[in-house]
Amino acid sequence: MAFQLGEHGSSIVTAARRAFGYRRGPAMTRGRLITIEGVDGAGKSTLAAGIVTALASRGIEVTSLREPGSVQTAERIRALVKDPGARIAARSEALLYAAARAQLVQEALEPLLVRGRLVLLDRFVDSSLAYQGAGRRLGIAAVRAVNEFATGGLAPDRTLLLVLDPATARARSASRDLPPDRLEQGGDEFFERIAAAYDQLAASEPDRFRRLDASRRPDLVLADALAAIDDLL
Ligand code: ATM
Repeated sequence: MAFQLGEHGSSIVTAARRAFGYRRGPAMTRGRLITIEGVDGAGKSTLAAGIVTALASRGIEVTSLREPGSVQTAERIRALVKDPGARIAARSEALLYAAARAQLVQEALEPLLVRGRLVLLDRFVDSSLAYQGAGRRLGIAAVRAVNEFATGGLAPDRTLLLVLDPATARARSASRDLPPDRLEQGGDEFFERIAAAYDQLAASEPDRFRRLDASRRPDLVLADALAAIDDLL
C-alpha cells in the first residue's frame, strides 16, 4: 500500500498554481478523488480492492491509497496513533491525523490529481470529523477548521459511506483475531457517536455522499459502489 512520489511532485503543483492562480484543489484538478468512509469493520478495504479490480478489468487505472498513511511520514504517524500503548490527548490526536493528511495531500494527492489520475482513498477528512469531532467530542466545526488548513481545502468528488450498525461492525472487527488498536479501544458510545456523525455529514452533502448498505454481501456492495461513481469515470 505504501506509495511514494519523487520531489518533483510538489513542483508540478507549484507550477500549476502559478499558471492557474488557484488555491483550492477541486477548482482546477483534472483528476478525481473518491473517498471511502465508515466505521471500522464496515468493509472499506474489501470494497477498495473490489473497485480497483473491477475498474482494471475495464481498463481504468486507479491509484489506491489509505489514511492515515500511504507516504512515509504519514505511515509513521499511523503507527503512533494506532499504538495501544501511546498516551495521546484528543486534540493531539486530531492534529496528528491532520498532519498525516497534510503530508499526503502535498506529497501524493495534489500531484496525482494535477496529472489527471483517478484516486481512491480509504478515509479522508470525514473520518476526522466523525472520530475526533463527534467521537472524541472536539466538535465538527473545530476539526473541520484544522483540516481546512491541512488540506488547503481539497475535497473529494464523491464519498462512498459504508453504513453498518456499530455493534455489527465491532463484531466483525473483533473476529479479525488482531488485538484492538488504540482507537478500537473506544466504548460502544464512542462508535455510536461516530456512526451518527457520518449519517449527519451524508445528509448535509447529498451530492457528494452515497450511502451504501454494508450489511449485504460484498459483491452487492461493490455493484452499488460502481454505480455510485460511474459518472466520474
Ligand atoms: P484503519 O485504516 O484500520 O481504518 O485505521 C485507522 C484508524 O484511525 C481507524 N480506527 N478505528 N477504529 C479510524 C481512525 N481515524 C481517525 O480516528 N481519524 C482520522 O482522521 C482517520 C483517517 C482515521
